[in-house]
Amino acid sequence: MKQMFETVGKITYEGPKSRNPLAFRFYQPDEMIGGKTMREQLRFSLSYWHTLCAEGTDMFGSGTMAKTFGEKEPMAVYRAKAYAAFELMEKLGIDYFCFHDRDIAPEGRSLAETNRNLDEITGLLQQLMQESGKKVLWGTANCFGHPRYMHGAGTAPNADVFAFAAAQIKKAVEITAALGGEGYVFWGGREGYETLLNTNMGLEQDNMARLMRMTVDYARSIGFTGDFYIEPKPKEPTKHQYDFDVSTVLAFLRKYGLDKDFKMNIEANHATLAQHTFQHELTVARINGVFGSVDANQGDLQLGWDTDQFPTNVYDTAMCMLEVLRAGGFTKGGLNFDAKTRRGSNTPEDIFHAYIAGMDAFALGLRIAQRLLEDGRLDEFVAQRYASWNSGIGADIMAGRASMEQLEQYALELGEVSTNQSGRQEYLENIVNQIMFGA
Ligand code: XLS
Ligand code: CA
Ligand code: CA
Repeated sequence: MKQMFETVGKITYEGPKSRNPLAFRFYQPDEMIGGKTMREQLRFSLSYWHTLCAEGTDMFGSGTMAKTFGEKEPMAVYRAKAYAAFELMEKLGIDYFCFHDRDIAPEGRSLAETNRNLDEITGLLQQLMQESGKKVLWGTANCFGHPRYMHGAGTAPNADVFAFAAAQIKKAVEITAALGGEGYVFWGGREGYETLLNTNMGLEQDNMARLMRMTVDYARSIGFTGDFYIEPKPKEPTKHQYDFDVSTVLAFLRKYGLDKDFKMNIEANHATLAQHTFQHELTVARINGVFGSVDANQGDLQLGWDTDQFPTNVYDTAMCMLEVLRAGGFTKGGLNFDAKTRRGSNTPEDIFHAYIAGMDAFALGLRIAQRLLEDGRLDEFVAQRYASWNSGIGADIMAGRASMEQLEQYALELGEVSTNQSGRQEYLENIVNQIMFGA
């Protein structure tokens, strides 16, 4: 078969001292860490939209990288994208991919024609998956790109738009199921508002919940066994998105009785846009039992938008993997590189450099997170900090044995709190640095 990335061969592990840019320095797929291989712990996934479709356009200029792979006719272009995707996954040793319906096949002149295009490419993907053993981490529907979705899809003021979105999602779920996808994502691309002057927020949110309930019920009825995720994001493209952050989404799910059906797909760049750390969003998901999957990227803290950069900040990948390990590791989720090379990094080799950088950054993060857990000082400190809840008045409060009157009596007898200990933030930060950089 014709290779799309002829200049690059299979990427292998060469160790931290290697100066070969097309090799892993830290990601050794079969190395055991925390009871699993790195490959099983990290469950890396390629994002079809950035890697096979995004051409480096921005508001000021057209594309700097062609993603037509030498083809002209639309279906031929999309067949070529599929071959290119599998070549990349093979060469990088990535086991999974994620896609939107509109990433894998072109829109036709009608919904029926679009669906026929999807069926044809789905057949090709099935064949390539069978040959290579690659799998789908999750699928989703692009209900934000087409002009018909300019006011939203599930939250559109026009019921015809809702019907169109439902039809599109039905098909996307069918394809995801046919490809054995382990998950299905809802990301509220335009599910939000620009101004409350023209918006019925209550109706819009009720409708979004209706669409999600219908999707889950339909998917289960056709035998889809994967997880459903919501991916929070506070803004962009709309001024305000309804899936703002993990806490907001949790309240939404609970209001509509959807909390048993959905987990979170947490993206690093979306966390920081919501003024949270990546670790914060992961922790909120973990403590509420809705941790699912991760969109692995990073933003730029000087910029107020979603830059979708490949993750290279090892401190952040370490804190992410610490939360993933604390959550018991990935089950059906994984690390999807929802990331693109910069507009100025426009050669095929740059795609490899970018994925290698992201995979090595997460390999380092995993190693550090496991060492932090084995070292035990962080967990031990936290356990000590909350030790007053293990006995005495703390244990009574937790067991529901202490009334307000008894607490008042207790405080009166105590006179004053005498044992408020230091939070030792700097001491703990220094332990993290020691674990990261100590021999
Ligand atoms: C956009 C989102 C999107 C979702 C899938 O900001 O990250 O790509 O991951 O629709
Ligand atoms: Ca994402
Ligand atoms: Ca993003």
